This record gives sequence, structure tokens and C-alpha cells, in this order.
Amino acid sequence: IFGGLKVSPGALPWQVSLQVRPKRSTRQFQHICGGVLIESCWILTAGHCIERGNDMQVVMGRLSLDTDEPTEQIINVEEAIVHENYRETPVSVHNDIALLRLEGTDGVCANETQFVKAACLPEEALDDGEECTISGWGATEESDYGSNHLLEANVLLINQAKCSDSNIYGTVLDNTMFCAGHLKGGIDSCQGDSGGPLTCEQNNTHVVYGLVSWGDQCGKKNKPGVYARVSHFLDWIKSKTQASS
Ligand code: 4AZ
Repeated sequence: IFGGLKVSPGALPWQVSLQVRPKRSTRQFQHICGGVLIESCWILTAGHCIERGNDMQVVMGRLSLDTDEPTEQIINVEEAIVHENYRETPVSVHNDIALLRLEGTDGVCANETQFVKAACLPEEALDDGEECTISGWGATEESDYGSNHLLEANVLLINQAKCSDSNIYGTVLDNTMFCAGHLKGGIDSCQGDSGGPLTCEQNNTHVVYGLVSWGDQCGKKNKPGVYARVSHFLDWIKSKTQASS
């Protein structure tokens, strides 16, 4: 996160760290992406975060990447489901969404606490200019390697036609994605934040409106962050989570 501030305990209880290690390796798990708890056994993340052939786990209820915290819950990923129309081009990523099914028994995986709590799915479209929150352990203006402490920043939803202007992203944007940020630059998501939440307040609840997906570098003027549009995928999410939970 560029231009971010440290998150306080319990402020973003749906934020998770997605971590991988080579199968059956004894090496430590490493953070690769963010993710969002949406149900006890389900995490939303970006499609481009899924690396086949690796063991995956999610760490929830923790702010610091390198220190165990009493509030944490660490759960293995049983299955990763990448969207069937996920597609990367040299400049953009389309349908950049995946679901992770967590290991658990009788439909209980994560236990709800003050520090681990699901975000709601959006029910309706939000207006351009609405202020929302992005968060993650990704690269900062000081460090390409990311932040050890979870950071957050406020961004504004940017009109789709405006973001499709030729001096911003032109014609690569489609309705599976939207832009958010500040066109003057400085405040943005970055590498390592991918898959993590853009949440907005709607009727006094926090809804996961976007997932960090891509952008032309980070924090640059006229190059805002691009987010997977969660509201576009509600039927897909329902079909997957109801089929096998
Ligand atoms: C990345 O490389 C990435 N500024 C993520 C977010 C943004 C740019 C790049 C948005 O994963």
C-alpha cells in the first residue's frame, strides 16, 4: 500500500494473508497475496494469486507478518477455484477472481472473533466518488518487499468512462473491473496487496466491493489501481460456495 497507515487490531477482521510453500517442503510459508474472508470456510482472492502445485494456507486475525499473535487463526486451503474466464494480457487481467475453500469440519473453518470476521458481499452498485478502504502487506513507497505491518488507505471509486480515457487506461477496461484511487497519484495498492479487499460502507456494513488486481505501477499520476468488480461475480460466487460447502 502506498500512502497508507497502520491498521489497528480488529479494524479489518476480514483481511487475510495468503501464503504458499512448495508441496511437502519444510521451508516456511511465505506471504504472496491478500484475501478476504466471506464465510467461515471461504476466502475471496485474485485469480492471479493462485500458483498450482503449492501448499497454501491463510493467516487470519494477524497484523504483523513475521510475528505470531494470540488473535491469529491459521488454516490450510483445501481447494482453489479460479474463475473459468480468468485471462491475462500483457497489460491487464480479466475475471481476476478465485475462491479458496478452507479445511474444516461440519462447515466450520474460521471461528468468528473480534479479530476474524467475514465481510459482506455487495448488494447494489455504489456511486462514483464513494470513499472506500484498501489494505495489505504489499509494496510501499519505501519498500518493494512490502510492509511487515498491515497497512490501509482510503481511495475513491472512479467513473468507468473516465478511467477508460486514452490518457488513463483506454479500452482495456471491461465490466469485470473498476478503477479506484486518486488520479493525482500517491495513494494506491501495489504488488503483494493483490487479492486483498477494497471495502466500502453500505447501510452500516462493510462490503467487499473490489479485489486488488492490477495497475500500471503504483501511486503514479493518472494510473489508479484496478480492482476485480465483486458485484459482477455474485452468481459465480454463489454457485461455487453452495455446490461444495
Ligand atoms: C501487482 O503487481 C500490482 N497499483 C497490484 C496492484 C497494482 C499494481 C500492481 C495497483 O500485483
